[in-house]
Amino acid sequence: MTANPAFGAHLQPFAGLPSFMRQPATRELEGVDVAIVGIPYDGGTSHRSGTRFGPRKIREASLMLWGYHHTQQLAPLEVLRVVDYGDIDVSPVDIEATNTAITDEVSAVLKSGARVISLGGDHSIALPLLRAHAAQHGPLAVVHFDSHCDVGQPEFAGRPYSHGTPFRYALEEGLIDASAYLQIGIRGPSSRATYRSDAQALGARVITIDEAFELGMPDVIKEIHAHIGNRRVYVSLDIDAADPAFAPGTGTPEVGGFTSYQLLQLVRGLAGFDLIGFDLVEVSPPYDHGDITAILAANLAFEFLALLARKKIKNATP
Ligand SMILES: [Mn+2]
Repeated sequence: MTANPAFGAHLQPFAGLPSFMRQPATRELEGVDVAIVGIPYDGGTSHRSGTRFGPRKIREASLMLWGYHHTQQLAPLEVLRVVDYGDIDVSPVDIEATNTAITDEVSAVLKSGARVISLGGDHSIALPLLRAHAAQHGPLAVVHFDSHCDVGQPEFAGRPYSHGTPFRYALEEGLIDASAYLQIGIRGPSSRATYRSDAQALGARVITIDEAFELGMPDVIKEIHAHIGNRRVYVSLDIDAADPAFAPGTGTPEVGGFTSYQLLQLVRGLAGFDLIGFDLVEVSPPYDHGDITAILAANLAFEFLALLARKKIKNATP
């Protein structure tokens, strides 16, 4: 698509087809550093649905993002070759078939050598994503931002998989290295008193929102690095880690969360890790206001890109 030179070098954000940050929409992955993968699935949701509309809305919001990242001092798209892979072929009425499709397709993308940034979708998609990444990298260190532990027992009789259970199964399947797993931002009332201790019993280092605010973001970042060391890291970011004032468009909002800026700070604090995968989940546009949740999500994906760009520059520097 060629821009009209009379109006400047770039298409306006409101014009044209909304691939992620206007990157090529292609499944040709040779030489690609990062594939943006949409997973428009919300059949794992226990309360308010709508995250099937998340990937499209985040792509739309990404069109407002311009090139240079002033904190990381680089332009991610000048460093990385990024493509918009499009969406996984999900079945809205079949979570197990959807999980299989996610694992298979994302495994194929990872085999090409590209890193994947997945845009959800509800949090149930983290399990098949972790299956794909662990198949390639072995048990993973995981940084999990969320207001919920997501290690519940099956929420629906006879149905193990939903957005409240993915990390229980990921731990039980050995996809996560339990000694290098943090949950950050946990809060809100829960169905059982043992909700948080269940996660701890499975090995998670749970940093509640109270602890996070008592420590302050710089010390939370230090704790993440101390806990994980130099292992490769997968990042799962549930947008409900943010306060509903900053991210109302989500399925299970919990008051008293991180501001947008604190989330940016925490993600920037992951610099230095070898980051092998990302998911950004639970953006539900029908519950959003003024697209603020989708805009935050698009900016967080931009932060992920900046981290990968920084790492690529560092690796290229002798
Ligand atoms: Mn979650």
